[in-house]
Amino acid sequence: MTQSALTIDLQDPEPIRFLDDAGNYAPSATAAEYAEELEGVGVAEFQQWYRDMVSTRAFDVECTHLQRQGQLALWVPSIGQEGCQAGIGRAAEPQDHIFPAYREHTIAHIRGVPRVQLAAQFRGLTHGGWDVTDPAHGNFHLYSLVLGTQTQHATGYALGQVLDAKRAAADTALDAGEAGTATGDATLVFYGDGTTSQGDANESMIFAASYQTPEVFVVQNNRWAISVPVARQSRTPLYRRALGFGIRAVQIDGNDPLAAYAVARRFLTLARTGHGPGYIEALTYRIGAHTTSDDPTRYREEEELAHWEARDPVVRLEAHLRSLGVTDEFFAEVRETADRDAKIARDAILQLPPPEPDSMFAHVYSEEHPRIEEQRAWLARYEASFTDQEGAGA
Ligand SMILES: Cc1ncc(C[n+]2csc(CCOP(=O)(O)OP(=O)(O)O)c2C)c(N)n1
Repeated sequence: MTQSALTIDLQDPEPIRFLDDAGNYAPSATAAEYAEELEGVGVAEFQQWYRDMVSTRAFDVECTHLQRQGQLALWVPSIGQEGCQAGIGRAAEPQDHIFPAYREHTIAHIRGVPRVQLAAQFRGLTHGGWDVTDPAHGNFHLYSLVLGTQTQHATGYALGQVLDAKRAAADTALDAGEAGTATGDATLVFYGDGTTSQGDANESMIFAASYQTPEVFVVQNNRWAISVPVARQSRTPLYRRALGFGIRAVQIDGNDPLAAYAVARRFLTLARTGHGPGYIEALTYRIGAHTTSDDPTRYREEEELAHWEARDPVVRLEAHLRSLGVTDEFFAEVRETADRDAKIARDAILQLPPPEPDSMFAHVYSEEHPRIEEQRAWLARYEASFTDQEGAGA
């Protein structure tokens, strides 16, 4: 009997990492070809990444408390995933565009989206939360809660980057499979292991490969899609799916920000210089609940949680910083600042004004529309019906 293709024993290379589980500098053999991306990156940068991670975690905890107090409708914790987010967020250049899912709080912060605006959506005050066209917001696009939609937006945007570069060179042809257009900017898209099963995510990879878009797909494999384990989601490691589409793909230790930075930097440079898309599977873990509506003790084992808590990206980076001579004083100051900023954000969230009811009609059509105007007028009459004869509020 011949061996079926499914049973061929493929060897996966060791995930790329520079730090071991305890935070010692101990690069894997697979990391060697990315080491040059870390040249010139030292203590000051690692301290910045650490600050990004710790401040996001403090904000995350504050938002969970706010949800428990009824001040947010929902919160999506990112605890445990700050390492790959800090590394990749800091690897991107200002001109790059980023399409997140809904858990990328560290990257939102790095790109300049104010914490308060991030929380506004979860307080039910806005459909989006921030103005993507505002240069202060670092081309960080809106959170997308409909799984996989952001992959379509990202690939479409990246195709636009190619077309813009071609138009600038007076070239109007767009041939499938063509590589070589240097765009100077790239697109990053983030999603989770569960989302890899969405049609959208797969279709966007086909398109990206066909048109060689300047794009980097980042899958944060946090091992769970709510209560569904990644082993049910895919019978092969996720990065191999991307290889099947003809996209360069690697697996990294997603709790090692150095690995995340180095690989993202390489893949983004390749994308911007006309060498097509890349795919990073970041192996990480969601230490908290899926959202504040979820109780993970119902479906996962304590031992698994303990295993990953021992590989906490914040603890690992702290150990690395200490090995480079950074002292207690720095860590105490970062924690203090993070707690203070989280409290400032909390107070600002509680002060956010409620939206005008009329604002729900604002972005339905780009131009005035008779049906919308009818509804707008009806709502105005309805609201006015609560005002008493003298015109004072009821
Ligand atoms: C199209 C669609 N289907 C289902 C859902 C419900 N849903 C919300 S989050 C989620 C799991 C997503 O898991 P994963 O992609 O691994 O990302 P994670 O939440 O773990 O970061 C599901 C099924 C949804 N939001 N959108």
